[in-house]
Amino acid sequence: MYKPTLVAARHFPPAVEKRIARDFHATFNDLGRPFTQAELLAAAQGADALFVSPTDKLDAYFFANLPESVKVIASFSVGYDHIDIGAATAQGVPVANTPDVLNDATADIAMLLLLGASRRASEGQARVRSGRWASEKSRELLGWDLDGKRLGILGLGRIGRAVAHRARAFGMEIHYSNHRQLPPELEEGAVFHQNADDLLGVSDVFSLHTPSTPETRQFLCRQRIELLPPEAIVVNTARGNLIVDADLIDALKAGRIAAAGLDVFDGEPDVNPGYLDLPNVFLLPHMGSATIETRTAMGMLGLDNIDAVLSKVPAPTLLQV
Ligand code: 8YV
Repeated sequence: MYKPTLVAARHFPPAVEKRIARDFHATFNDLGRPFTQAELLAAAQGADALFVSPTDKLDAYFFANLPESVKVIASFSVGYDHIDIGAATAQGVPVANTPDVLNDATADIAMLLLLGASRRASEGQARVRSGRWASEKSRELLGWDLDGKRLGILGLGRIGRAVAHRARAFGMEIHYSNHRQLPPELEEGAVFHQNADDLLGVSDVFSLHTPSTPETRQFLCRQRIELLPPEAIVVNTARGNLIVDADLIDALKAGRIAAAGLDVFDGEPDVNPGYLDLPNVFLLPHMGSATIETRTAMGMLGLDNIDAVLSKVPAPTLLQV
């Protein structure tokens, strides 16, 4: 039986790899690190499809040099800031992402960061692990309540709304900023701020859920941090480059920002070393979608797109229309 050739730029959960083994001649990246662009291009020779992830940079040079055999690319991500969609379109290569299936898992991690930061979980963990139990229990490791606080969401899209649902259950008041105000059934009472800077002014907790674009990159800089209420908390599950790390680190050191919960980092897997010694940051290694159910669903959705394009039928989540 004819099987198309697939290059998987990383490994996937077992059910996804089983389907790949059944349906494709597959090459996996077994290097234990992302492919370099040259390695990915070399692996793509003769391949029908590529399954990549945000650590693979697919820029104009990549598409100009992509072998003609490649008929479709799927990314194991909802975000596609690592892919030059214009160049892909110019080259006639359909590209798919994996939206929706990771909304809940990512929103759960946003809540974990929010709670981890507001309840000083890193410091608490460090105390237990090092045998330094809080001695003055009535006044040590005191965090901040969420009930009654205002949560400012930059980007009330699918993930942002899943965070809002959860935060309402914690008694938080939801504020947001988007390009356009959402209809009432999607706002569910959230307060719209046309101007993102106005949103900052009311955000006791500020959570980023916007894609990384030339307009949003470096959004949270020193000047905007100054707009946040005193002792605000910052949460980021979107993309690291939405934050100017040096400015946030200064604000965390100075106590201008009470705490931060971060799952994504500019230049990850490298992390600005300034974060590492700070007690008031709760740090995770980009785990937003990392559950077995969600990563399996992402893998299956990517393969559904690849199958559809190769079979010349409409694909579920192509980025180009
Ligand atoms: C990663 C993500 O894709 O979906 C996204 O945009 O950033 C994540 O889900 C995932 O960590 C695999 O690299």
